[in-house]
Amino acid sequence: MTQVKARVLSGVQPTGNLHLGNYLGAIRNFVGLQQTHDCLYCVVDMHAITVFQDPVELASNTREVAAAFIAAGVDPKNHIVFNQAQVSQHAELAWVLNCVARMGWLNRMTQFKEKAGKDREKASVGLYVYPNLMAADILLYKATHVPVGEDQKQHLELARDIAQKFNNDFNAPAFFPLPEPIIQGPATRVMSLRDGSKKMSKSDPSDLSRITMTDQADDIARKIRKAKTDPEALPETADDLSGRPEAANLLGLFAALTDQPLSTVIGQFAGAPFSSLKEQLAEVAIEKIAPIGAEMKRLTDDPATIDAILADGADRARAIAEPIMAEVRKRVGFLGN
Ligand code: AQP
Repeated sequence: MTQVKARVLSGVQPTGNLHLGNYLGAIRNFVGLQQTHDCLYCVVDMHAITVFQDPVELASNTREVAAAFIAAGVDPKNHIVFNQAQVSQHAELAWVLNCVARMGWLNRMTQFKEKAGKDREKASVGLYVYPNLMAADILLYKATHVPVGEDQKQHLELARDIAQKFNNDFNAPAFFPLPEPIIQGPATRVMSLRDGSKKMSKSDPSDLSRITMTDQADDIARKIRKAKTDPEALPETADDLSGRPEAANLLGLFAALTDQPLSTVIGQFAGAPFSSLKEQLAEVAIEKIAPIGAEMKRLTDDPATIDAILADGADRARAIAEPIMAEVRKRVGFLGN
């Protein structure tokens, strides 16, 4: 049996408008984990097409997400950066897991309910089985840890259930490790700048709702200036944040961007007007995000180099995935190995 090591896998969809939530909730955490784990960071282009993507934009968004990983500090030489579609074992394992997962489990997934909305009949079948593909992404490498934002917690729990059921069904105790989510930091759920009750999201129609990783300094400052607030001064204690989602979001962003505990930041701004928080938040956001955006631009201006990094990463990912997939085929009873 393939030896199980502490291995990290995570993915980001190339669906455009990569934003501060993706960065603080996921990508930033990818960087630190490189010290302690073997890491695979995947641009999940197959997940992206569960909602129609323009093919030309999909290719350029795939390069952009890879550039964001690298610009943020992921090292594609010592770790692995690749796009999912280049490693066909993802799709192959996803099929097997489609046959392991139960309809009842998928019916509970809140992301499908949110994304499919009222017109569920018109959602793609891919959107429904999205969590099974995500389980395949993780289990294909026997990954043990998965850094994600809070919104992915339910999918991770499902991946554990699927791993457990596969192990039971095929009499293979501990064949797939049960992956642990890593949901850490003060910004695991960054909210929209226009509505503190909604997650900051790539698909929000309002550009003012999010800071994207490629926003210029002026845009970052403008969006923070226009961010929704409430009429009160900033709170004195964490308890006073309840019912004040916009204050909680902006203070949480400041804490995340300055690497301070939320309690320290609450103390720093206690009783101050929103305007003073906004002014300082804009400064730190520009300081942290603008250089990453500039480096992303430099990298995406040279698509051939990014494509070579992704191809090399895919080769190395395949080398890990194929022996695990071969064991899966054997255990399931497929001839031909
Ligand atoms: N608002 C957020 N706060 C913290 N983390 C977030 N993530 C996404 N939004 C936030 C985390 O970013 C990683 C990559 O997400 P994804 O691109 O795979 O999928 P998503 O969750 O569908 O991204 P969006 O931006 O929310 O897109 P739409 O608009 O399509 O819904 C994941 O680890 C995720 O948790």
